[in-house]
Amino acid sequence: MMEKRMKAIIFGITGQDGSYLAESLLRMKYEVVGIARRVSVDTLQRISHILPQITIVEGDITDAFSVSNAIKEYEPDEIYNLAAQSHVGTSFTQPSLTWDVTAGGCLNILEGIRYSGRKDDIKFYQASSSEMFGKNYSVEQVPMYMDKDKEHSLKFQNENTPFAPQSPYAIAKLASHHLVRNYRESYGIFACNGILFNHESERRGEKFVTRKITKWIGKFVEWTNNIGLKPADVANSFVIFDENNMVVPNGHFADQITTWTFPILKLGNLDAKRDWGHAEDYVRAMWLMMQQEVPDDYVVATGETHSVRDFLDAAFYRIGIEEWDAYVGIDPKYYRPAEVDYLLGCPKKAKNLLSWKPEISFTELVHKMVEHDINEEAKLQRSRLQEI
Ligand code: NAP
Ligand code: G4F
Repeated sequence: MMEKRMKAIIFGITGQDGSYLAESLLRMKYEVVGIARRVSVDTLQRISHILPQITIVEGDITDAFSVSNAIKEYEPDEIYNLAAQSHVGTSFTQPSLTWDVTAGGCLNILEGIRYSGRKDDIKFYQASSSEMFGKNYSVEQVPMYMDKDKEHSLKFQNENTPFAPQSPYAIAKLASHHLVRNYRESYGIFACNGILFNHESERRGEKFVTRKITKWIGKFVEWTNNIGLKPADVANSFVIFDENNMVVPNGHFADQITTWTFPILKLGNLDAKRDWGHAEDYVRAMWLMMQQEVPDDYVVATGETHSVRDFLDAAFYRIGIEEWDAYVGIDPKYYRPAEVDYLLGCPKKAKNLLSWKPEISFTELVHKMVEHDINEEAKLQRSRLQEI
């Protein structure tokens, strides 16, 4: 007799995590159905290579009918909700949309499951976020590395750390987090929250700080190639700036040789610390949560924290630049009305109960992203030249 194929619906399949999760489920022979909203531009790039193997259904998570119809029609075994307005900065300027998508969307799915007639046969994963901790952390006395008799305090967040959300995004995520718990307890639905700390990749959205940095580096390297210099040569020469904040190599003035100028990288708060992992490791944790006997909530993190400055150090180092200050400027427009200063997740529960651990280190993550964006820019340049 043929074994029944597992079927999963992914809300947010066109996003970073959605694309990795879809790939991973396909490798495990799942039937994958992805819900994608109607938009005027192509949003299928991240999944273009697997499109023939998946079913794409048009739907919007804020539209309760399209959500419940998809659940009824496709009869999934598992549902992953990765759809969100996921940019924290944008949530301050579009709080209402963020609420509708990020909180309302989750409610629509939970109600869809509850009234599907198959509520006991569907497992649900909700993409919760470390942003929900906001300014809060727990403190534990741990032995000093050098002197085991002494202790220092380690600040971290785990499943028991109280939440103190700092943005409309985090508040919407927290509402969903509690809805998931509430539907689990009230209706016995297998619903779990993955409290994921920041995870990035070569597919990360370009407005998140890590990808913004690596995309800039990719373009910068391409520019230095075009003018016949290595990135480090520009750094070692006398870099000056004209009034438009352009990097100008070796004493040339922007108004003299305009093609020899390159805009500096403008960022906001460089002191914020994040626990950054690779998205491919994190989608594995999502699936593992869904394979447990009992639904539960788990922190997924690397257990290391780095500042935006550390990320800049590692990214610029990859192109041979140790002092990056001259290439980076601060623009207050990237500051947030309220900031989350420090995130460091303790993934002990996921390690013990799911046997999960991250495989890709911080430095590998940064280098993968930098190398990818350098190659992408070079490819783009080649295709532009072919068009001429
Ligand atoms: P992402 O790249 O921004 O993807 C978000 C997805 O949601 C996209 O597919 C987007 O579709 C979809 N979406 C947005 N509004 C929608 C709507 N109204 N109806 C249907 N789909 C909609 O985010 P990600 O980094 O993959 O993260 C996945 C999830 O994990 C998100 O919920 C995020 O908040 C959460 N999370 C992420 C991290 C992280 O560090 N990456 C950490 C913790 C939690 P379009 O392509 O059409 O825009
Ligand atoms: O890359 P970010 O925008 O990510 P943020 O705010 O930590 O949110 C991401 O991780 C959350 C998990 O903790 C997810 F739930 C959420 O969906 C998203 O994926 O900003 C990281 C830090 C912030 O402190 C920000 O203020 O970088 C700082 N930053 C400095 N300059 C900047 C910039 N952030 C952005 N986006 N752009 C800048 O120019």
